[in-house]
Amino acid sequence: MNMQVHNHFVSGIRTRFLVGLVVALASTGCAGQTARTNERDQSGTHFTGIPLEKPTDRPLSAATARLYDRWDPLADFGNEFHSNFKYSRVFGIGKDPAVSRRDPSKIVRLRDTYYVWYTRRKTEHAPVGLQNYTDDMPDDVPAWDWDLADIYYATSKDGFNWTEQGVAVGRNIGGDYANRSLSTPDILCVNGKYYLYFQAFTGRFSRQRGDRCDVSMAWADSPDGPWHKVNRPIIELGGSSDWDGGSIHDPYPLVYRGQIWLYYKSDVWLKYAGGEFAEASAEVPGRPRTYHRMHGVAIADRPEGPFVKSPLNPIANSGHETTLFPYRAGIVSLIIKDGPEKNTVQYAPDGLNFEVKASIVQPPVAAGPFCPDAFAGNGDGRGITWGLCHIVGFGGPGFLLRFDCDLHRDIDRPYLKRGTIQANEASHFQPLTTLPQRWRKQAIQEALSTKAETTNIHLRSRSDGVDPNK
Ligand code: AAL
Repeated sequence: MNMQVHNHFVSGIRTRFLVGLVVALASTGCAGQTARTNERDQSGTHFTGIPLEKPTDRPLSAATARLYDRWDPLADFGNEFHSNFKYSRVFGIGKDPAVSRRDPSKIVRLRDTYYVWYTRRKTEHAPVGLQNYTDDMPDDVPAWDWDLADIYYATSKDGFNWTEQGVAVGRNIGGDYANRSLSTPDILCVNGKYYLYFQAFTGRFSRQRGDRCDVSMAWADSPDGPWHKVNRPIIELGGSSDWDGGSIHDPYPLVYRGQIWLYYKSDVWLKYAGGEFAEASAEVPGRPRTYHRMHGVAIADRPEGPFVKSPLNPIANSGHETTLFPYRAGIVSLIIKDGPEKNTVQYAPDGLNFEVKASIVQPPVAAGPFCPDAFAGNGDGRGITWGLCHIVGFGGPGFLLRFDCDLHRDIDRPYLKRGTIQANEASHFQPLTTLPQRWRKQAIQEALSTKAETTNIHLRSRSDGVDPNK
């Protein structure tokens, strides 16, 4: 991009930004975040050689054609579904050596108070991991970070400083249902009442059962409770040959088209042709099975169900924890971690048929956004700018943190719409991306023993009277 166009482009952005800023300062007084003026910038700003209209006077490569047909001639700059994500530590429910907090719900605001629900475990022993969890393990030893947990809640006035209020829904003491752990809650607010959907684990974990559990529900007249458990499954597991026969996880209700749409995740287990389950790794016999994650949706007229699974399920071929919100007349989904479409923002104009709309870097994990119109069902979703998420699986207890983004139609946070996120030293050498010693030794062996050498051919060009393509 030559400097003259670059300066014009930047001045265009700056002008628009400054206009926005004046508007914002005039209207709200807060810096950097401006009310989005109009959805499409009319200044004609464009990338050099990439006109805003698709050229028809020259051949286009597949990638350039895709820029027009699939994306936007302004690339991420013009893509309302693209955002960077920035993180903040939170107080009150953040990092804590003695307590695990994870899988935050969507955030609800009632008058001036924000509410969030999450999985909380406080155990004497650290989780041992399912592959080490034997039948003779004492009952008070957790198999996983979300074992021996309950649903707690916290409140805040500003989204950064939180106060843990205590247990919202606790596991049953004894009895034959939901007596081992409750985890991964999400909230629904309809008919003046509040409904929490969560994973209910009955009985000890076992390698055989893996992470299998029910999704159950509790309701209350106030976000502060008391909560009344229905003590039965709300969404049934699929049959053993169904995509969602392995688990029903991460229940995520929204109100859409006048009904309750409860999105969920399932661990889809890998099977050999003969039908037996594929083990996760030959190295550690007995490790939980190999699986892939996908999402589905079940729809009901009333919070207590019956929930009817969509015949189109699975409606996402990738992803892990569920994070969705109403947007325009459709639904946006953040697809993270697993599968061919991991780390993408997807949009379904009908809530069912999702298409990839943007690729994103280091998205929030198990994000629970503040989404005021999550239950409005008005077919005019405005989007999100922040929420809570978690960091888990690095040895210590899981903890909550805040994410900020710009996936909102009315709020303009230009600083989150551009710029490249690249991994720093710490990110490269975090546990999951550092090459283990034993693979390093193997790589050295491969380097020493390989016969491969770099090919250095004699390039014979047309001037030698030779057609190089023959
Ligand atoms: C999370 C969620 C579910 C799983 C476990 C706790 O990432 O997908 O909640 O059961 O991990």
